[in-house]
Amino acid sequence: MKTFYNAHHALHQGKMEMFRGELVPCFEVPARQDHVLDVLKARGLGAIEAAPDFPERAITRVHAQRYVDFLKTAWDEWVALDPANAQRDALPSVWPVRTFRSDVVPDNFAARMGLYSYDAGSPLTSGTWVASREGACCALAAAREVQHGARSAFALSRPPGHHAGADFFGGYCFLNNAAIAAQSLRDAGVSRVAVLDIDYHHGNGTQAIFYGRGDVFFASVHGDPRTEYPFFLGHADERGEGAGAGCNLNLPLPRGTGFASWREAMSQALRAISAFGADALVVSLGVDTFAGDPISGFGLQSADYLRVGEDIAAAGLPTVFVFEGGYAVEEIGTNAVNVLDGFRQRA
Ligand code: OKP
Ligand code: ZN
Repeated sequence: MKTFYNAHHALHQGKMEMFRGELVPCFEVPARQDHVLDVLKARGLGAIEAAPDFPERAITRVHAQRYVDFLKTAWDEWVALDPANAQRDALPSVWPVRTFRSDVVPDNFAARMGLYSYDAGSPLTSGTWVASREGACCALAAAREVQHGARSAFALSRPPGHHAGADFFGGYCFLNNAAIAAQSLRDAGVSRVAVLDIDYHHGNGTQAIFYGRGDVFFASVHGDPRTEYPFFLGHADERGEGAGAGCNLNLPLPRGTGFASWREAMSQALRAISAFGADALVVSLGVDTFAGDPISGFGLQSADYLRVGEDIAAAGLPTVFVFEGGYAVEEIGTNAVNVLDGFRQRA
């Protein structure tokens, strides 16, 4: 299985995120990708390459042009407000919630940060755009590999993507790499694409992007949003709308869920994907389902991830793995590569 890694990921290095009224060090750190790359090399899973470049139009197939333009210039605008801002990351602090307008774009920078985001936990830094854009290229390269006949490919990148919507960032995510990969497969002529999101957190961005579409099925196994981030989406009664009715499947599980129940939910998601008749699969691969994850609440052990990969391979679909969350940095490489290795052995 070929891996496309993000050679510029470390340019995105947030300092602090808002947590319980104070700024705490970011959980989403560059060492996450570095550890996965180290384990990939050690275990020899296949060729490892930096991502080639892709035109921006592959990104704007999923994201609004005005949002992409904002991300490109946001850092310079932030520093222009005050040269001292170069030493601190930009965080939003005001949002257009219900009853406010989001069709009129304010001139004020802080207001635009809020318009294009939904939480204060996702610092925008000097390298956020370059790193995120490169991440999209990793996803596009992995998708192209599969589109050209490979059984699977892996997009290894950070920051993650599945919380980012068509025109907003949040949950450490800026560009929705899994959605960009899925859309690129559609644009290359793959009729029916499924996204399986196994990150601990519901992929609200991916769900929202495809919610009205019948050509892309979204299935997610995640912590119940009644208690778990992102809180405001991810319930079982969200089944898709319009042409997408029936093409969204959420399987929320309570905090504390262990591997046996989790695996049963994933196999339910895979059965639904098979019933949909998917021709290709994009996996949002988060390993924050690990028992030792510092911000999550499931109980998977490192060896369980081999079974996860085997179960996904048994679905028999050309598969693009896109890296998402996982914050137990010491074990993140073993856990992620176990999924890929289990897949490879079963494929
Ligand atoms: C991104 B991904 C921790 C608060 C959690 C957001 C979590 C985003 C997870 N103090 N904040 O889905 O792994
Ligand atoms: Zn997560």
